[in-house]
Amino acid sequence: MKSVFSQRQLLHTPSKELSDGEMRPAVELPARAEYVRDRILEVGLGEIVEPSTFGRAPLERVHTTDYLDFMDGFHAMHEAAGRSGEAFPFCWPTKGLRCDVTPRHIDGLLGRYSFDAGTPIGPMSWEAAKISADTALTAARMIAEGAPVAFALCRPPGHHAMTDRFGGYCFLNNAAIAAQYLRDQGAERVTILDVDYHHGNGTQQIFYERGDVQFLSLHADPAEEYPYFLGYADEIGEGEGEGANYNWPMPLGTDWAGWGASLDEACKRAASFGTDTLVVSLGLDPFERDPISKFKLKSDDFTRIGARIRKLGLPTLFVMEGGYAIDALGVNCVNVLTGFEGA
Ligand code: FKS
Ligand code: ZN
Repeated sequence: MKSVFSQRQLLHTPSKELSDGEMRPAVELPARAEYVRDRILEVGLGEIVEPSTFGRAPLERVHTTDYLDFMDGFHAMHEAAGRSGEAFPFCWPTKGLRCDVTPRHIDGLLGRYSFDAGTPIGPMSWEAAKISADTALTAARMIAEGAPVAFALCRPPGHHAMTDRFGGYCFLNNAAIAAQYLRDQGAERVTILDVDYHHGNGTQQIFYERGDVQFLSLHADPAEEYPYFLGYADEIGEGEGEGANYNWPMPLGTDWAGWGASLDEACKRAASFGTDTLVVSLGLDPFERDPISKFKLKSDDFTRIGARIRKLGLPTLFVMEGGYAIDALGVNCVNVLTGFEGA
């Protein structure tokens, strides 16, 4: 299968994040993508092509104009405020504060357009995020043009990004942008299957009232794990979207026995929806040695994930999300893809 990747996605270089009351070294590092790229070359998975530039239109199908304007202008605003280095939001319009105002101050705007402090913005972060979205779109175009499968080596990741908020290492929701693009190119019923360890709150929010794009997510119970405030089993969609959103929150410590059973249920939902195109938000952080996660999947289990997804018999776009066990990331990611091809 073909993969899509650009070196320019490495321009986002977060140095630190607020964790357990301290600034700790960031984990969503450029090297993640390099390990995956190197493994693709090592096993000869297929050609790696450069992303094309799709411009703003496909981003506006998912994100709001004011959010995109804010992000486009952010770096200049940051410099004009006499600041340098990475920007971190710290004050948010939560319930009880006004959510209908847009402050002028840079810290007010940072709070307005984010939902956590986990996503530092450096000088090149937005550029890298736009290229990451182009990577997803380029791979989606391959599917739209008839390829049975394609891999978007996205980084920075996307599934936490909401219509108008960044967070959780994500700026643009690559999988959502790709799913909407596929709809616009003629797919009728798209399912996004999110296997990242963390709930894809952004993707869920974007499609929550949509009956044409189903969202299915397997993740750690948000009562115990980030993002804490979304991803519970009773979130089943609203309006037209009712019955097109399902969550499989699982206890910390879940291994293949429990995880694989949930995957089976999710795959049944994908089939019964009448899905014609599948997008997989491919997080590699359910891995047993992941430094920030608490599931217990082994490297061979990732091969099983690919094989199970293949049984759906659908055109499938894989979009990379998280995964932080850097030395095993290439093997685990490519195991999913070879598991798909070999099944
Ligand atoms: C610090 C907890 C902060 C943030 C976790 C973000 C996970 C990101 C991800 C993505 F796919 F988006 F990259 N945790 N003690 O893996 O879901
Ligand atoms: Zn994750």
